[in-house]
Amino acid sequence: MAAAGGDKLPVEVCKGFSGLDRVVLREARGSSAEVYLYGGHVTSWKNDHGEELLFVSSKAAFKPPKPIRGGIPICFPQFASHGGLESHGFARNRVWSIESDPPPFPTNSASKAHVDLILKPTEEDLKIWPHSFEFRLRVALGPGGDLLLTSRVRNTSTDGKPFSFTFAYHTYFAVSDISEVRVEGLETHDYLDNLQSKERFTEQGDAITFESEIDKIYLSTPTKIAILDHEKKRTFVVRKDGLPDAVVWNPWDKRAKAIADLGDEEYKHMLCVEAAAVEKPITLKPGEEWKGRLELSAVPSSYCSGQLDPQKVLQSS
Ligand code: TA6
Repeated sequence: MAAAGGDKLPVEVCKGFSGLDRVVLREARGSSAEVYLYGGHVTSWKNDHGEELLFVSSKAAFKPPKPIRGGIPICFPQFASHGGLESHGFARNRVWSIESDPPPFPTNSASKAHVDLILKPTEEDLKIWPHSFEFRLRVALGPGGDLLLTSRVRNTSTDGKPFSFTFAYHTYFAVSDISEVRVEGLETHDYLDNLQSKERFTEQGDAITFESEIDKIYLSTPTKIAILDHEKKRTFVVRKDGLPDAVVWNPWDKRAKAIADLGDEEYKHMLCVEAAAVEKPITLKPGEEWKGRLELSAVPSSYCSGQLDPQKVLQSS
């Protein structure tokens, strides 16, 4: 509920599309974010000018069991598809709960604009992935409008057995025109090319630019990646922790046409750069917890290309 006098609360729970529960986060300077309990899915992140920074398809269904096309789908307990589990796992099409009193975070954010979500497996989930877990997700807006996602997965099994999983924050960034975008920070790194039977290659020395379909898993990447949007004069800075890999995906024209919940031309205005743990699955023994953190900032492109120093980036913003 909104506060009396028109003041907006930092955290508001309301209904979104298809009557699904949605949490709106607002930071004092005007930035905002929206999270659907369906999927624990961030569907909006706006800067303090009200500009949308994430891409969500105009054809996104917002109808369970289909995952939402765009925003930040959570891929868990697997990235892509292996074995019997559905592609990108089931976390993105389960209804998460709000947790009012989660176990303390070692590095707690002071922001009031945050929400804590939790996902636990149902009896049905345990039939397809027989492991007890608690997945806690905190979504927070930093004072400068940064979007912070912290995932904590705990093995709560009592059978003494470890489990392994892969993971991705499948982030869809909104870009003005994909042909005008470059990604810095992944050059010279090895990648598995999904378009070439996952063969391993090494990226050349130049920043990545886009002129056709791309679906690559960059391995053991740096913790900072920059996405420069020349037309918008905006740079996204991705900082990640506990997530060694980075997936870069754009379906381009032909594949976009084959994706029912993506407009034919919408590929031009999206780019997925996904902080991930794919190559080496994470294994947790009973009682163990894993943490994976994503921090997104959007800064004016006075950002100095080629210098992935977040302090400089922030100072110049
Ligand atoms: O992250 C890249 C990817 O795994 C691609 O291979 C592509 O299929 C994409 O994700 C979208 O997957 P989805 O299941 O959401 O249609």
